[in-house]
Amino acid sequence: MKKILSVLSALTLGVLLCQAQPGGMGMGGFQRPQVDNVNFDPYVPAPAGFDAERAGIPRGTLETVEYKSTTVGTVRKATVYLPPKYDAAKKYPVLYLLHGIGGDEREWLQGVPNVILDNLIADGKAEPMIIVMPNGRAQENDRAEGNVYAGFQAFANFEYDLIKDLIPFIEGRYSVVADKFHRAVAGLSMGGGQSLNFGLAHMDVFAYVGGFSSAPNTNTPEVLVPDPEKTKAENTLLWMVCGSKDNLMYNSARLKVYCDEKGVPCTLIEYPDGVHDFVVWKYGLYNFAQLIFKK
Ligand code: FER
Repeated sequence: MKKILSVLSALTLGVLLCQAQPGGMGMGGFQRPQVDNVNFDPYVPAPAGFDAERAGIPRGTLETVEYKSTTVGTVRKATVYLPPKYDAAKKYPVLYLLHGIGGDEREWLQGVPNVILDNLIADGKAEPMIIVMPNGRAQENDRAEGNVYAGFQAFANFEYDLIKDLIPFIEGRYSVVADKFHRAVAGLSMGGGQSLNFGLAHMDVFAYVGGFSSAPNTNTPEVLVPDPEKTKAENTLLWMVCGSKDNLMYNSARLKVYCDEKGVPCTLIEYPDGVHDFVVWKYGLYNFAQLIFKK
């Protein structure tokens, strides 16, 4: 019996150590601090039908584009939403919208971003904008295959693909305003972590940053906001949402607590009974899209 127990505990330790590998973070179950006394922002439900196709309003379009990535050394795909009546004689802002660990450039389509934006734009609640949904796994084989948790580094590498390859491609192909006040970055889970990491590290590139159910790839608050005065001066919007029942909440909660302490404006909404799914992420997009490009 004793022997069985010690074999079992060795196995458990082995599993824990294995999980501790990628970037010192977890593939599951460790380094998940309980964060107390979080001053959540009020949850206001989205109106019924916000994500339902509405008759009689102009619709945007979806297309797939391919761009050369000097970072990865391959041709990579992104899905692009163009707002209703896209007109190359006008100039648009761009939201870069990033997927999760099991997804690719098509994952966000499950959240009907085109429908949500068509409705918001028809109601005058969001600026007409382009949404670019890239593949955030910046490696040669960027399909969500095999052990997707082994791809943490590829999600980190995407920082360079995004800034050096994708943004210049988008700004060459579409009619956009190429400044930080017309660029936003937001994402779900791993994409939320990427958005916080890249957006706050490149405040000269993005003025608006959103993290929905951000994953353990999210940097610690001290790394995300090393100079609170600079973030206060240079970031226009730092906005987060996470489900109350999502065990990744600590990634968002500890940033919210830190920002509150340092006086850095930051929103975190706790979605009631929310789990790690598109109910929360659609709500995130619905709200975030109304707050950006208003400066
Ligand atoms: C984790 C590491 C990454 C984890 C989740 C993720 C559940 C990412 C999830 C996603 O992108 O959906 O330890 O724990």
